[in-house]
Amino acid sequence: MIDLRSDTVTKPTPEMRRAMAEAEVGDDVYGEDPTVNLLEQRAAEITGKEAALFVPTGTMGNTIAVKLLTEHGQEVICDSRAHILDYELSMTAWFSGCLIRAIPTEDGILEWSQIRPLVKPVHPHYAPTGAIEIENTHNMGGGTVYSLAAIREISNGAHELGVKVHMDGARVFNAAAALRVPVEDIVAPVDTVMFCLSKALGAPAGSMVAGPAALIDKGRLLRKRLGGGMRQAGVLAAAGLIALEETRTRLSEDHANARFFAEGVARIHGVELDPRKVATNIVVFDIGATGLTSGELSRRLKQRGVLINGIGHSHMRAVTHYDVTRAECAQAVETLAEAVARVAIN
Ligand code: TLP
Repeated sequence: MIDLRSDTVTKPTPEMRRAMAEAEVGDDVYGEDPTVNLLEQRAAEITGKEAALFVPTGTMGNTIAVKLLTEHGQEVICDSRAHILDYELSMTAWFSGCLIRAIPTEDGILEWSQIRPLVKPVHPHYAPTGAIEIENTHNMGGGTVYSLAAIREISNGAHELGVKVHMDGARVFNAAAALRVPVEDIVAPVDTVMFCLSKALGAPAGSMVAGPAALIDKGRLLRKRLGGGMRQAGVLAAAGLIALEETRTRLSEDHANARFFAEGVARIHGVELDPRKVATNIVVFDIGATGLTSGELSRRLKQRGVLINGIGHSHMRAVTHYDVTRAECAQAVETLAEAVARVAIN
């Protein structure tokens, strides 16, 4: 199977498995797991934040960050296809007691001029804005990347109004590879950032939340409350350290493969896609004019050995990662062309 459903499907490398087997561990709820402590220290250094917290998933990381930055009864502004809105089971409402104020965008990337009119002050009629959440890269927007200037403008504008900013940086290392800048420069203006070790970086599990030390201390308690105190988590952190130090240096390869895949797919009759917009490892394309629904096309592809998920009725999302080679991307394009061509014949 050529698996382009997500970069979450990556399997740990042999080096990660070795490091996991040999990891020094302790009880992390007591703060005694040296490998987790090292991972948290490295994550703080790499993001340029005071402290970082190892959490089991990106969803838990976003949940903790939003809770840290808001109070019950506030609003969180994000774009209308944000992961926190569509894929986290209303967690912002459920755990933080906040409403989402969603802004529709072309490609998931917000501008301060869109946000500013929606920031609400304390007022007898309104829920005040507590935080702004930006997703970088933007998953459903097609792996799109915020410019450094846009992040700075949003964060400076928000801070002047007393509003905090969280970055869902599940794939922020892909953003850094695309912009050719250190992650630290991308996240410097925001208050908190969550990033995933378990996506393109390839670790089997785990995400990090980074930010000011006082907030991360509180976050540690929230993690426990959410059931995320993982005890001898050093076996996972050991793989996370390799993801952080090594896998991140090869992400441009995935981006080149995604662009290559997109160029091939764009030539298929009935597919709408501009490959020039593919900046990272995610390719979103419209198959509406092929006469197939995304579910039907997914099924046809699976019968032919390729896994690609639909998003909505007429869009598909393919994600490249280190377990898919350039040759397999070429094979996936051919298979897609064939699966679509058969509809035209029928
Ligand atoms: N994304 C998954 C699915 O949930 C859609 C994927 O296959 O891409 N933020 C962003 C931007 C994400 O893409 C994801 C996962 C998360 C947060 C949540 O991470 P996990 O799955 O670790 O809870």
